[in-house]
Amino acid sequence: MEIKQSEFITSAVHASQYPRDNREEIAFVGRSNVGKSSLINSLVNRKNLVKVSSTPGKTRLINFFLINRQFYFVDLPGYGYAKVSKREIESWGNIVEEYLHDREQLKVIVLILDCRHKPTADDITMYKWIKHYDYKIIIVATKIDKVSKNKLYGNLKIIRDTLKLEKDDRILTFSALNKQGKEEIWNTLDSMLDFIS
Ligand SMILES: Nc1nc2c(ncn2[C@@H]2O[C@H](COP(=O)(O)OP(=O)(O)O)[C@@H](O)[C@H]2O)c(=O)[nH]1
Ligand SMILES: [Mg+2]
Repeated sequence: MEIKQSEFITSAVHASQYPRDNREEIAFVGRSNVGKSSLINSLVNRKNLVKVSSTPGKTRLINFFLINRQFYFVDLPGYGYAKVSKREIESWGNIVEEYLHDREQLKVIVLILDCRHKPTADDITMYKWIKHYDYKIIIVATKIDKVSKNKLYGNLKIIRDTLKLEKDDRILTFSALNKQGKEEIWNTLDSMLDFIS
């Protein structure tokens, strides 16, 4: 995949604020601090298209990035950040569900997990939502530079079992540190989507 262009277009909370040009979308979702921004930046060869933070952010916005003037990367707000109130969790749910429940342009959701950790209850809920709304999914286990190959292999099995993945759901692996796995993620997106050229 050759990335010729990537730009931030808009932030949205409600559907009325989403782009209206009907371009297709690939959405990214995961626990806060999982490495979502780093993954998006790596995929488009940018250092700072999406802000990377060492302290988990509290942004509750959906961010739309136009790639090659052709399709959107959609950065969904992260979940599972410990220090948020019940009201904020509800507002997160409303924002994400409003987007997921009826977004025709949305073609694939990339669910990002930390390869070191067993998926949380929130991750399981997210996986179920994606299945419930019947979107195509790619699961990316990231930060693989932090574990040995052996350990990674065992962890991937724990992830598969904990999420109760369907047979066809693939887990891809990635490191934002050395970009390992990047090509395979693009190839997989490419093979699932016919609008990428
Ligand atoms: N070692 C390592 N660190 C990573 C990787 N991906 C993200 N990080 C770090 O994890 C922290 C959170 O990353 P960020 O992309 O902002 O996560 P987000 O909150 O999910 O968007 C930052 O300090 C990143 O530098 C990775 O693949 N390997
Ligand atoms: Mg982020």
